[in-house]
Amino acid sequence: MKKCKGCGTILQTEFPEKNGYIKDISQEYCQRCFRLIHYDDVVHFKADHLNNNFILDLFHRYEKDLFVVIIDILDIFCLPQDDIMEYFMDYDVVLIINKTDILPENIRDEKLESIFTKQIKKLRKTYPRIKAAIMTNRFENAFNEKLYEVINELKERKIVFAGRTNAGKSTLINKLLHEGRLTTSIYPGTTLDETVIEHDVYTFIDTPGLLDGENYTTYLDLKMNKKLKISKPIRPQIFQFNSRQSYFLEGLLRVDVDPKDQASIIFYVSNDLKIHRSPYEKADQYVRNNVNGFELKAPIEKKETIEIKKKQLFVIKGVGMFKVTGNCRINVHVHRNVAVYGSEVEI
Ligand SMILES: Nc1nc2c(ncn2[C@@H]2O[C@H](COP(=O)(O)OP(=O)(O)O)[C@@H](O)[C@H]2O)c(=O)[nH]1
Ligand SMILES: [Mg+2]
Repeated sequence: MKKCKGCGTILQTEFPEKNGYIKDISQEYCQRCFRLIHYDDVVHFKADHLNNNFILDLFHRYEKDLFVVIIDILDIFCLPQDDIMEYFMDYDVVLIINKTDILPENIRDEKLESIFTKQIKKLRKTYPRIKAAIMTNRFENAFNEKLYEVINELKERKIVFAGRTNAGKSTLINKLLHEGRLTTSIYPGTTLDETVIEHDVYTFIDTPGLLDGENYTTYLDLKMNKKLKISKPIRPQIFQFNSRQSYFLEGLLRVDVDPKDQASIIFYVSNDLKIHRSPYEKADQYVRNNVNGFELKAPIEKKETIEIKKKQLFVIKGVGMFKVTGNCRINVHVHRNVAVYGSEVEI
């Protein structure tokens, strides 16, 4: 059985509306990968096989090998609360914190380094099989060498690249190979099955991403996923307030703020997302008037009320972060399954 070089799915010539379709079996990439690579034209066929149990079974076959687990930088802010590492309890792991280039330019490297060290230290207490942790350099230089150094030190030859959807697994392998062999895209669910690549003395295994039910991307269509995607350094958006206000992120998030005094809120999200501010009294009206225009047609739900004394950073999985500074009470509303974590670090 021949597999697509880009996404790992089995190639077939019979069903054009299914994964793996190609006209001519001598080709190496399925039609879906070909269109994604050359035209950024995405067709999403149903991939019913692609669930976390399928992926965990796949991991199990490599239990003696090394797992390189790739984590999106925004997930590092809530890493101790995230359950990602539970999937890798039984394996030797090298952690890679990826996409550091999307952080706002005013976060200095030393600050980032200290956040990284702190979070990894906490994680290692629970997961002793973390052998090493590396943060991708913001400008990428020297990263490949660092990873090879770690792999060689551990005397590993067979390496499984794993993590959540869209963390950048396939992109990272392409970097190590110095070629654009694997298909990558801004859409979750690009890689459909394992791909085994022999490279020099190593065997690299690309895998599909673990699905995250707490992440907004799981509930949004491709267009909205594209909009949420942060690919350039985030431009923080700051708002000062001294009365009750509500802030909206295009129907995905609503934060009501009730300050005791002067306070502020900063959003760290995709520069393409619009933030709307409304007096608290008019917020429900705003929702009623706009709900049909929102991407999520169902109104979002109130999740929790939080008292903030000085400042607090929050992570909204799949969207970004916001920070509240000042003595105030806030209400957070999001999709019922999406997690909002209070981060233990400051930026
Ligand atoms: N800004 C930024 N984007 C990245 C980086 N690595 C990967 N991406 C992007 O993240 C998206 C998902 O990458 P992909 O490799 O397909 O993720 P996978 O699902 O984990 O294999 C693509 O749009 C990549 O261009 C990175 O270091 N920085
Ligand atoms: Mg991939």
